[in-house]
Amino acid sequence: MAGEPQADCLFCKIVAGDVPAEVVRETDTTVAFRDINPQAPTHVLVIPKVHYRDAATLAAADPHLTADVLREAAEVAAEDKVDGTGYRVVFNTGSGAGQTVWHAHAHVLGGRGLNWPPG
Ligand code: IU
Repeated sequence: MAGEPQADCLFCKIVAGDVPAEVVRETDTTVAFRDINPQAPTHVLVIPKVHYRDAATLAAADPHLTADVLREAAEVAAEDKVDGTGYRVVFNTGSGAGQTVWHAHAHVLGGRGLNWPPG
């Protein structure tokens, strides 16, 4: 159910501290940690602490929390000093778009040139 911790959710386990992650920022509502398989020098995932299956579900249920995630993405970029050259915030939404973990997350990518359109 949206907003409820899911026992089988990897990112809920990271929020709970049951699975280790390289956490770079944490707020009352969000956690940001380095992606285990980085696609750029900066590749950080920002997640809401509560469980929503994807960005669309999160946005529909809690616009304020959605804004928290976006604000934290900007903070991560600033802390990694990729905000000056530019960075990308990506929400893969649905399996056809490459979503593999079903807990809403923003990818923050930067530190190298990023092509457009993405693959
Ligand atoms: P996706 O948009 O759902 O495909 O993104 C999931 C990301 O989670 C992906 O980039 C993985 O490398 C990343 N990830 C991780 O950081 N730690 C893990 O234990 C697992 C996946 I599984």
